Amino acid sequence: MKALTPLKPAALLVASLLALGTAQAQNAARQSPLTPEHFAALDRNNSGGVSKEEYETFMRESFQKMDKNGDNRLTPAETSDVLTAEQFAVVDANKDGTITLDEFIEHVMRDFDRYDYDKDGQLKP
Ligand SMILES: [Ca+2]
Ligand SMILES: [Ca+2]
Ligand SMILES: [Ca+2]
Repeated sequence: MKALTPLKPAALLVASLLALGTAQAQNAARQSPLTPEHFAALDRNNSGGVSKEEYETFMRESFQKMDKNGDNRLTPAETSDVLTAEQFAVVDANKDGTITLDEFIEHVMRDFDRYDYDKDGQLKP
């Protein structure tokens, strides 16, 4: 169990990002939903914005960390400390009870596009 400890922050970050995506956006002000903690983790090259590539890379790494048995599918058990049953169901697009990498990436990149209000391919603080 101890070995899993370093993975927690990334997992929690994913959970909060997915929570943003599944909560009905009340972003009337159109402000970035990302917190400074999100930016610190996502903006790898410190450019002041998070590119699609950075976002996708982070999400792919997070998927691999959550996929504890390495079968490229997330089960409710593997994500129980990250996703609520409701969030899991939203990401599991074909409702087969597992989240594939494709389902995961499609979901999170749709969120990215939604947050990218000015459509310049970058999320900014
Ligand atoms: Ca960047
Ligand atoms: Ca798995
Ligand atoms: Ca599925």
